[in-house]
Amino acid sequence: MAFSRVGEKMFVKVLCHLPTRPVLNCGTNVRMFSKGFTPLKSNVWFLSLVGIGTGAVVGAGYSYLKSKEPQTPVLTIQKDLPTIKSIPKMEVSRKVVFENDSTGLRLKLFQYATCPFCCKVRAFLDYYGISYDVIEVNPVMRQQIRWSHYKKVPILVAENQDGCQQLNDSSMIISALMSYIIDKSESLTNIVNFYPTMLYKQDGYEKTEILNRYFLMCQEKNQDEKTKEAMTLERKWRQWVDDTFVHVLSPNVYRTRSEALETFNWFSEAGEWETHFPAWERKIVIYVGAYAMWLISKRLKKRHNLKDDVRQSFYDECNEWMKAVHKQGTPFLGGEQPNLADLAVYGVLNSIEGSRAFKDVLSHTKLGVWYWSVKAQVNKHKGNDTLKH
Ligand SMILES: N[C@@H](CCC(=O)N[C@@H](CS)C(=O)NCC(=O)O)C(=O)O
Repeated sequence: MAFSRVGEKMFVKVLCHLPTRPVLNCGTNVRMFSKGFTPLKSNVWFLSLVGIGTGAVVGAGYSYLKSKEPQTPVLTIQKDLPTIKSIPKMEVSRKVVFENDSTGLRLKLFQYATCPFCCKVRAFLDYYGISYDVIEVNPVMRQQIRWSHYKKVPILVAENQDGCQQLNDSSMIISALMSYIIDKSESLTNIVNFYPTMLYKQDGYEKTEILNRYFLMCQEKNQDEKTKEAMTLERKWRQWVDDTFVHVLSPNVYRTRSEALETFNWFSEAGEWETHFPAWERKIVIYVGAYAMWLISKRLKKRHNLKDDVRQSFYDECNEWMKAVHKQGTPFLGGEQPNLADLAVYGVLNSIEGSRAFKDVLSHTKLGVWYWSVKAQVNKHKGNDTLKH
């Protein structure tokens, strides 16, 4: 049965373990903005870094595109994400409140409960004990994000006295928030300017790319080599999650028709679809969605060059990750505590925790100990302690 692009897109939305676009690697060109623990102290620094940074990212992005596809023009670099006066009042699905949250941020997370990118953001927020309101987006109608030009989830909105600052893309959201909590003297709006959106054309389609999204915006000049190395490693694995790891999930959780159905039933349970959808709509989404995704997963398997036995590809990637962790000789890639890469791998895996694929991974790889340790740290909001130092 042939599947139309429109049909594919719709079910990919419903399910949302979808392929992401190719990601630009502008890492080496913007190293001066990488993560550090010596915060920026003045606006002058910030402004000059914005200047240099924008120049560097424009140059890096443009030359990357030039080298890859000389006919691909960069249409525009949008630097300032709009501060919106207000967003329409919406029903909050869930309030997550941490008493020890000292960020002062008022956050709204627009999400699909089982979207791997949304789970990644939640893992970060929960680990650091940052309070947020969840707004569950209806994956078919998506009326909750109608106000936004950016049409994917997660979207994070930070409310402040001037209005609402919108943050798009899971990795950018995490990098911007982390930069902010390292140095609260800079406003989130200032920080967001370091993550410009590049609009370009490829194969006749307009595409966007958020630059610098794996970088934390802090000065690196006082960092020792060890810290710099650790930060480079953290970025590398965060990018691996978006470019590689997330792509093995769909072909695995929809590998057979029965697995696809199991997975959709798990989504329904985890996403509380009983509360959000009428029974008939839920049934349609589950049965039609499972069948469609089973078909689509074959195409995704090809697109991402997975092995015939897609489980093997899943095990291989998990083993790659565990090898990197074990090389550190510590419980986590980040050492005694998870870093942003640990949280990213954990977050996307968490989105399929109820699936057969996840159980198989636990029994065929050594991922379990690491996974449950990260989960324990996230559930105890352990990162909140590190913020106090
Ligand atoms: N790079 C983005 C990817 C987000 C994404 O693809 N989200 C999916 C849900 S899992 C989506 O909203 N898709 C809607 C669409 O493609 O229209 C991120 O990391 O946040």
